[in-house]
Amino acid sequence: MTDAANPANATTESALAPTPGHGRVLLAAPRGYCAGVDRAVETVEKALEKYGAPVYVRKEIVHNRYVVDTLAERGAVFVDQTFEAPEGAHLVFSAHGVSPAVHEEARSLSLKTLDATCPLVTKVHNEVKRFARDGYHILLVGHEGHEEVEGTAGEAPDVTHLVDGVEGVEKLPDFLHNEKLVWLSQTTLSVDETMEIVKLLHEKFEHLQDPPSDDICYATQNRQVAVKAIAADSDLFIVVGSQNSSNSKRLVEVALQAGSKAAYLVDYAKQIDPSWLEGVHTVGLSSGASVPEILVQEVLAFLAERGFSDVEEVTTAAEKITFALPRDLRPQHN
Ligand code: 0O3
Ligand code: SF4
Repeated sequence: MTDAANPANATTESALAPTPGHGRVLLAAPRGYCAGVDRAVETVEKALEKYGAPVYVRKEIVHNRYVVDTLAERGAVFVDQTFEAPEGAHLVFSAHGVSPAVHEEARSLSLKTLDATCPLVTKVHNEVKRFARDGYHILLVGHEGHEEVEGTAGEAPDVTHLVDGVEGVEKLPDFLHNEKLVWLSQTTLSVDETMEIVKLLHEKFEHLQDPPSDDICYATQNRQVAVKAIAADSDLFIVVGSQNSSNSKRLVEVALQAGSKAAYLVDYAKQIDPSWLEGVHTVGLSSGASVPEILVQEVLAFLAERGFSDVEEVTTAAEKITFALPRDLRPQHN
């Protein structure tokens, strides 16, 4: 897959900067926090309130620098491996989910676990378990090394085959016609690229079955649709998000594919190079599912100071979905 999130891959036009007050911003909606991220961040906050610091978190709770740094300041301790949490400690599993082997390791270390896995990731875990039990091989479309994919594949490692990008299709083994085959996916992929991969998979394996429902979640899809709606009118597209955030990086790719002349991924407003604004009249702006709105507001302030004060929000969907906190952190358990 192309890494279009890398500024080096983007194109810029050099012309005169707009007269102050004449630039406009098209602000994508929905953007930012999805229901799964909201729940995961609140899980750590509530755990800190209820149990006190330190609360251990396996991996980044969500892939956002600001969120991780802020929670760390409040007493969350982020560890890479389960065994780094001391025996008996509280350990939160991140929104991206973990394999059964990780649950087992935490049990063996007598850790008190709080599972912040997004319910929509758990849904894919359950599909893997069910199809594996029913004798299927599973083609899991996703990015190699991503935590979500490791957790999902870990439900049935012997029959799950990762398909990473279009190139991944050719690397798959042959499957006999009587071997049952289904494809599933990571929740945060590009919808268009996934459809392209699935088309190739169907061409290669005539008997391949489709999943019972979408694995690319509502939030991923909605954010991509909103970016597409404004990218063609944007001379420059800024996506707020971290470099390790799959869904945020996909938004940069989508913006470029949908016609934005340039697109960049930034964690903070201060990372915007003023030269990107040269000759630009319209800036498209969005943020990944793990990004707090305050970071978008800082970008809007940065742009306003440079003449981009006319902000138009373009809304392509309304999101109302919320997820309940893990049981131990719900109000009635206090
Ligand atoms: O999966 P991704 O790298 O996009 O993760 P983020 O940035 O933390 O966003 C939340 C998505 C998620 C937890 C898995 O669906
Ligand atoms: Fe859940 Fe989708 Fe958000 Fe991932 S992006 S945490 S699957 S709602």
